[in-house]
Amino acid sequence: MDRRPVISGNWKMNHGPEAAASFFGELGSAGGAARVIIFPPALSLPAAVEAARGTGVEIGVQNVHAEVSGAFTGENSAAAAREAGATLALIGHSERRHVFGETDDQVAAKVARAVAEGLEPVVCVGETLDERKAGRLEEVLDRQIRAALTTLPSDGAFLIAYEPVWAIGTGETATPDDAAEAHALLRDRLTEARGEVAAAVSILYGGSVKPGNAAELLAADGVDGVLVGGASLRASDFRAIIDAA
Ligand code: G2H
Repeated sequence: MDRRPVISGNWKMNHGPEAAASFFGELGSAGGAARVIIFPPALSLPAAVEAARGTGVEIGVQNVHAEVSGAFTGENSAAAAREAGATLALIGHSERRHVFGETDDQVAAKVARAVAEGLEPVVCVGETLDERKAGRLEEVLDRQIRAALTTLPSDGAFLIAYEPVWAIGTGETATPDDAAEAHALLRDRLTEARGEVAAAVSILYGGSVKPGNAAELLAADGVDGVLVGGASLRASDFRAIIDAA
C-alpha cells in the first residue's frame, strides 16, 4: 500500500481543458517523495490525463453517479471516468453534501459504484461550524465514516479526507491540534472496522491549505496528506505545497 504523503488538488468548477493542459506544462514532474493527485472537473479530465502523462501525477474525478448508466441528465458515470483515464474518485465532498444535498447513504452507494468500476475512492467527511460549536464533532464524523465504511473496500485501498466545513474556502484553517484530534478519531474508527488493514489508509486534511500553512499541517499528528482547493489552481502554489511534504 502506498503510504507516501499525499498532496492532492481539487480544482472544483475551475480550469477548462486548455487551462488544465497549461497547468501540467508548468508543474512538470511531480510524483516522487509524495503521492500527487489532481481532481479536475469532468470536462477537463481527458485533457488533464493527457497532459499529466509522464509527470507522476494521478488524476481523479470529483464525483460519480451511483448507478451504472441511465437517464441521469448531466451526471457522470464512474465507468466513463475510468475510461477517460481517472484512477480515483472524490466522493462526499462537503460541497456535494451541503450544496447538492448528498446524504450518507448516497455517499456509500457512490463509493460502491466507484470501487466496482476500479476507481480508488477518496471519501470526504467533516463537521459544520454549528455542529462543532454544539460539541458534535465526534458524533458527526462517526456517522459519516461508519456510513462510508459499509461500502469501502476491505483491503484498505481507499483514502479519507477530513475537511471541516467551516474551513473550506473561507481562509479559516483548522489548527494542527484540531486536525490531529479529528484524524485520531477517524483512525480509531477505521481500526475498529478494519483492524490492521486500517494502517494502510491515508487520512488527508483539507480546508484552506496554502503554501504558507502546508508544512505545519502536514507535520500534525495523524495527518498523512492534504486536499487542496483554491491553492491547487496555480501550478506554482501547488508545487510549493508538494515541496512542503
Ligand atoms: C476544501 C478544499 C479542497 P479550499 O474543499 O477540497 O478547498 O482549500 O479552497 O478550502
